Amino acid sequence: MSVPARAAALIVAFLAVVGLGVFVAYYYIGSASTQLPPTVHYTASGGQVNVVLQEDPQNDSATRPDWVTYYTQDPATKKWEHTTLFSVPANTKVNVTIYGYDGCTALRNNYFSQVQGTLGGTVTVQQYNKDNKALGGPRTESLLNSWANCNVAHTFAIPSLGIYVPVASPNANNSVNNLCGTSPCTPSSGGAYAVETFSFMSPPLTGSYRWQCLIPCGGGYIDGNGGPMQTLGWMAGFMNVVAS
Ligand SMILES: [Cu+2]
Repeated sequence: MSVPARAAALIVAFLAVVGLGVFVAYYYIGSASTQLPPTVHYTASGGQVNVVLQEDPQNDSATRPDWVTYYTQDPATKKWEHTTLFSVPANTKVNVTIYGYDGCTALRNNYFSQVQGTLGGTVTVQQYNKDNKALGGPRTESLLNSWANCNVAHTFAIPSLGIYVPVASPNANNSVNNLCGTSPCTPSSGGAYAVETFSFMSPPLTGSYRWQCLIPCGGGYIDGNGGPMQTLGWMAGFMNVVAS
């Protein structure tokens, strides 16, 4: 083969390999990772920031309507965004409110029934029935036993910050046939729910801190750990800590 022919063959082979690499990057990796859910931004007032989440037995997506999920409330519009990405300022007291609309599922490792990493090491829980009526008073607890009394639906855990919070479900009596059926749920939408509040300090270092649920709540997937459990915007997310 002549030198120009060999050079041409080499260039064609090189372009074929580069083209294959670009195709794999865009088709298999790029297409999935560019579809991130939106980020809800929380700004501090008086050195504190209020994050509001809910977890539901279903959702309003077109593709996976039966997956359990979290929603995050936009503080400006009060609209519930189908996302688990939110930002808070660094070194700030973060007050979290979680509306628990989903029924209970047990933790696999009941160690995470212990509240860890919150200010005071506690959470405060209040139950409401489907008519939006408070059942008893709020209780402040350091443990919500997920292996008893249908206490816990999901968890809110930021492992890198040592934060592990079991999230209360409507209790057994309260949830029988009484769960919210249309998401995002609201106190007036007719489902029983639990409201849980707790606080923690955001870290001084800015960055993305992964958070997730530790209950194997991906029904229909191997060990309950697929589907919503491994998808951003559902049972896994990021708390972005930004400069305060
Ligand atoms: Cu979960």
